[in-house]
Amino acid sequence: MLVSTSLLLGALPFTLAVAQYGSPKDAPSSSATPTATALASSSTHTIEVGKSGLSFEPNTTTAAVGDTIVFDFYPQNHSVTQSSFEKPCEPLSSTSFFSGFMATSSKPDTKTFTIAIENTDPIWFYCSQNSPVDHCKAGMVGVINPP
Ligand SMILES: *[C@@H]1O[C@H](CO)[C@@H](O)[C@H](O)[C@H]1NC(C)=O
Ligand SMILES: *[C@@H]1O[C@H](CO)[C@@H](O)[C@H](O)[C@H]1NC(C)=O
Ligand SMILES: [Cu+2]
Repeated sequence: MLVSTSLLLGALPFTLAVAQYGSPKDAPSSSATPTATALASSSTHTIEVGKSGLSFEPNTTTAAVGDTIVFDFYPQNHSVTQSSFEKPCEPLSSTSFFSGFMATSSKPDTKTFTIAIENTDPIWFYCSQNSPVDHCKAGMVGVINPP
């Protein structure tokens, strides 16, 4: 009994000493690693709006949770409006995203619209411009994370 107690007490400081020795060396890297990993794994995807006609380029994007989508607007006057697979040329809901109309006559410009990817559900979108032609019916639609 006395022997095993002293073994235990003797072993404890050794363990603490190891932990204390390892701690200062490990602490900075273990706290820095998650941040570095998060930065490295989240990325920004650019979708060109109307760069070459009535389309989004690319019209299909695969994005991970934490990624950012930047819509970059080109002439003439386009929008990005969230829709659904079933009704690709209608707003998904009254609260789904809508960039507003982004009229521009030149490129480069500063007009962009950004969304954050919070899950990997499909996000369907279209351009709701219908003057002088209906851009959606002309094929100006796209999807993020298609099923
Ligand atoms: C852009 O298009 C929208 C919708 O057709 C229209 O209401 C708006 O006046 C247009 N903006 C410009 C500057 O032409
Ligand atoms: C994307 O464009 C390609 C080529 O024009 C077309 O076949 C495809 O259906 C488009 N996808 C979407 C989601 O609009
Ligand atoms: Cu358009």
